[in-house]
Order: sequence, then structure tokens, then C-alpha cells
Amino acid sequence: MQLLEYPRDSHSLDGTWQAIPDQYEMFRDYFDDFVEDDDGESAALPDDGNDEEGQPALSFESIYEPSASGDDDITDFNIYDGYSVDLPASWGEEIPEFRHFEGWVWFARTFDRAEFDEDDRTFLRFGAVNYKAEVWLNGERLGDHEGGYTPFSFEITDELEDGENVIVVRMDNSRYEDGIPNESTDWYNFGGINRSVDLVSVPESHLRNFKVETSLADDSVNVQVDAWIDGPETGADGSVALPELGVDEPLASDGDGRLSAEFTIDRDDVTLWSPESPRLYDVEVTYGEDAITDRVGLREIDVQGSDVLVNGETVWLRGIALHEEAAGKGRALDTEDVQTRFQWINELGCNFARLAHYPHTEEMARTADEEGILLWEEVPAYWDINFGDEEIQELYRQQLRELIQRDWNRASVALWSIANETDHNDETRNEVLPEMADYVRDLDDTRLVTAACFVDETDDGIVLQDPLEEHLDVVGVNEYYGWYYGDADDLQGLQEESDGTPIVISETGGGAKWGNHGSEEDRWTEEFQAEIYRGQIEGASTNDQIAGMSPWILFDFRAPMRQNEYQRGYNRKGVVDQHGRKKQAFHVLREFYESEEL
Ligand code: GCB
Repeated sequence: MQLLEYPRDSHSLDGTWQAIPDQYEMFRDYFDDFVEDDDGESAALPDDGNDEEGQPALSFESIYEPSASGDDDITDFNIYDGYSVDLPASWGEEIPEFRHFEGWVWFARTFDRAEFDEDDRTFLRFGAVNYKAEVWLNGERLGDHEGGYTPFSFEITDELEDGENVIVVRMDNSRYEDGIPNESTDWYNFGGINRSVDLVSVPESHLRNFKVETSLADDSVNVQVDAWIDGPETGADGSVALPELGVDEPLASDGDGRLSAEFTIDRDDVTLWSPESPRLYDVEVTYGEDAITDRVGLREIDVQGSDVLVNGETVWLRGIALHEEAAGKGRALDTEDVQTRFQWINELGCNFARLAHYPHTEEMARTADEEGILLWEEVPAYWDINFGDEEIQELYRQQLRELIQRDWNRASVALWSIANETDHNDETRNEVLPEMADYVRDLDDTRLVTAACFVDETDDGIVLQDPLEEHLDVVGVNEYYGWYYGDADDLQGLQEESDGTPIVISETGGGAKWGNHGSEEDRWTEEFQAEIYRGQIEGASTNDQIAGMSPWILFDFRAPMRQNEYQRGYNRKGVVDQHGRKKQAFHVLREFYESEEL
């Protein structure tokens, strides 16, 4: 697992796959009988194709070959008798009668070995499968993966066959009590192979990943590059070049699979990446026969007192939160959807977006790099996770790692968020979350660590009493004054700690159905929602500890627990609706973000 972390040139296996639902989870036993023997190895097929009773034996082929589904076919589950799905897709959005299905779905497709440029070693990479995946190639089990939003890969060099190859994936989007997230969330559980599937072929010894880190001194920009090698060290030279800056440096090996270089560039020669000027440079990393090129921004993110700094300058985070969802497509966003989201974000005058509540497609971060939008990225450690369970902790670390190692070269990513609305009176949580903050810093200490927390109302006003604060660089505060409780301008009662940790109001807002009008006192109207925004803006902009906000939320999104007459399955707190129609709050927020005072 995680053999090839860095996304790179590949042969796409997107497009038509076959799929069959398996609600009663029966096909797995069936499948195991003929693909694996007791040791988990593939069983040999009977020579004559018949079983002991002389009946046609089930074979791996019989469950995926078109020819096996003839009149005398004894196989109930032939994937080619299934549904055609155009991947990537949230499967229930493609097949309306399965819209609310949660459980097992088998996917399969074939590819020809001659279709792609093969190097020494080949990997099969999935961008994201929600929630669990188990994968076979030509009847050999490759492995499994848990976690619906991050990439994973398997090496398939030894399983590849000449001519046709068959991939089978068992996707499972059941909700699990011991999952991350667990069974209850305020978002829709879109099952599917939601992101691209690729074949990636690389030399025997190759670059598994690399990381570029920038820190600033008075007159210079210090750059540290690390690269990780998979495969035997060949003693080959490695190098890193930024041609536009005239940099070409050797990478030194630590003898243990890691290559590094550190160099400085005159500050005057570099245009640092910032929201105002999102300059990216080509970075070429080579090792032996392998090479990766990417576009990377050089910049430094920091905090000072209650301020968030980009390249040493205070930036007030004018943000918005969003889910990853597109009407009729679930989580499988295409480039046009990504562009539309950035169009709204830019129209609002934002320099910041919170990608809630799980890792979004990598394309969001790449586009944010180009657009100059700072990002908050997070893993779905949401509400009531059983933090004390060691397996859950391992899954938690895995999800953090898979996200961070995917996006650590994205200049736009400023904040890693480790949790959302977890109980700060829970002692186990208070032990585990600081460990996760440390884990994140071990992987990447060039960004800020945050979490979305609660505040408490006390006799002294509204105070931050979460012990996690001292382990965070920025505290996210989710509060719904004016909607779930109190009045919107109650936020003004949030006590400032002089020189306290910067606070970002990571959620605030209220529900409104687009086109529903009335007075500012009528809930669910656009006017009521707009009034909440006015009150919140007043509170957020007058408290010096508040370094920004990302109101909840850019657009209405599917939420099964929201079923009143205004909602009907949607959380209506969007400033645009699911079709992109703007509500009044959109304009209120835009006016604030465009005002000079910020
Ligand atoms: C929250 C959650 C978010 C919900 C939102 C709401 O605090 O973090 O996932 O959707 O409130 O609308 O209540």
C-alpha cells in the first residue's frame, strides 16, 4: 500500500466499467471459492472446466466474461450482466434505482497489456473509493483499502498477463461504527469509485514521492527538497532543477532511500506564491531513469500572535467552506465542476476556502494553487469518533498521511485540520488529538495545524475552553449564533485572549431556501440568512483574535438528516443553492470581503 504516492503520468482506466450490487454480501464467498485456495492463493481451474460432479465449474472467467452469460449459464453474478458505469462516478447517481443503496458493489473492467507504455514496474492507482475497497487482478487478490477520500495503489508487475487483464473491485459504502467518519454525518454517503483509476509504470528504482519546503530569511529563500526512492538504490545521481530560476542541484542520498538537497535563492529573484500573485515554478526531480515534473509555489505560512502570515505579511482569511458535491454527480467532480466552484469562490472575493469535511479531489488543490486561494484541508474525524480504539487511531493516521503526502507540494494548502466538532470534555479525545497534531507536524511542519472546535458560554462571555488550543497553530471555531441559538451578533461576546492563538470562524451561518422571501425574522428565508451574515461579520471583523472566517457553506448539499419542508434532503445553509442560484447572503458576504477594511 502507498507504494506510489506521487500522482504522475499514467494510463487512465476511467470510462466504462461493469458493476453489480451485492446487497446480501453473497458473492464474496462464491468468489473466494474459485479465486483463492485456503492460503489466499489463486486456485487452479479444473482442466476440463467441470467440477467433481461433472457440472461446469465456476471459474474466475465465469463471473466476468461476456461469453459466460449465455442461456445455460449457471452464474447468477456475472459482472457483464451488470450495469455499465462510466467511472469515476458516485454509483448511485448513475443508476437511479440504487440511489440510496449502501453496501457492496462489484466493479470490473478489462484492459490490454499492450495499451500502455510499460516500464519495469507497474502500479494500479485509485484516486478514491468510498468507503472500503478490495481489489483483484486476474483473480489474484492485490489488497484492500479503507477510507473514502484518499488515493491508494498496488503494485501489479507480477500479476500482469499478456493480452487481456481483468480488474475486479469490491466497493463497500456501508457506514461503520468504527470507521472514519463513523455512521452519522451531516452529508450524503456517496458510494463509488469516485476518482480516477490509473496504471502507472515506472523504472525498477523510482521516485515514490518528493517534497519541496520553503522558508524565508531576510534576503533569501531557503528551499529544502526531499525525495523518496522505491526499489534498490542504484547509486544513480539524483537532481532537482527549477529551470526558471536557474537552479540545478544534486540530491544527496542518506543511504536509506531518501535523497535531499538544500539551497538558497536570492529573494529578489523569486516571485513568492501568495493569494495576490500565485506564481508557480516548474520543479524537475530526477533519479536514474526516473523523472517527475510539477508546478510548485514557493512561500512561507506562519502565525504571529493572533495573525496568520503568508510570506511574513498578515492575511485575513476571507473564506468559505464547501463540500465536494455536484448536482447529479455526487462526489465525482469533473474539471468543469471544479472551475465553477472556483468561479463562485472568486466572485465572493475569497482568498481562502475550507474543503470540508474530508479530502477533496486533488484537482481542487491544484486549481487553488493556480487561483491563489489558500486552503484548509481535513480528514473526516467528525463528531463521535471512538478515539480510544487503537485500530481507529491507525486508520486516522493513515488518512492524515495519505492526504498530506498527496498535497504537500501544493502552495495553496495552508492548514491541515485534524478534527471537526469533537467533544472537548472527552479525556481520551484530549489525549489522542494532540498526538495526531504531532503526527501531522512530523510529516509536514511547514503548515499550520488546526481543528474545528466549540466555544462555551460562561459568565465571562463566550470563551474558548478547549484544551486542544495549546496544540494547535490556529483554532477553528464552529458557532451558529443566530441560527441554532442566540443572536448572530452574540459573536461579539467572544472573549479575546491577548496574544492568543489565531481563531478562524470555521463555520457559521443558517438555512435559507433559495427564492423563499419574507422578513428578516422569518426562518428559512433568504432575508433571515442574510441577517445572520451581517451579525456574524460584525463580530468577526471587530475581534482581533479572529484571523478569518469560512462560513457554512458555499452551496446547498445533500444531507439525509435534513428533511423538513424547506430542506427535503438538503442542508440549505449554502449561499448558493445546489443549482448555483445565489441567495442574498452571497452578496452580503461579497460586500464584506471586498471592503477596504480587511
Ligand atoms: C456543523 C457541522 C457541519 C454541519 C453544520 C450544520 O457544525 O460541522 O457538518 O453540516 O454544522 O449545518 O449544522
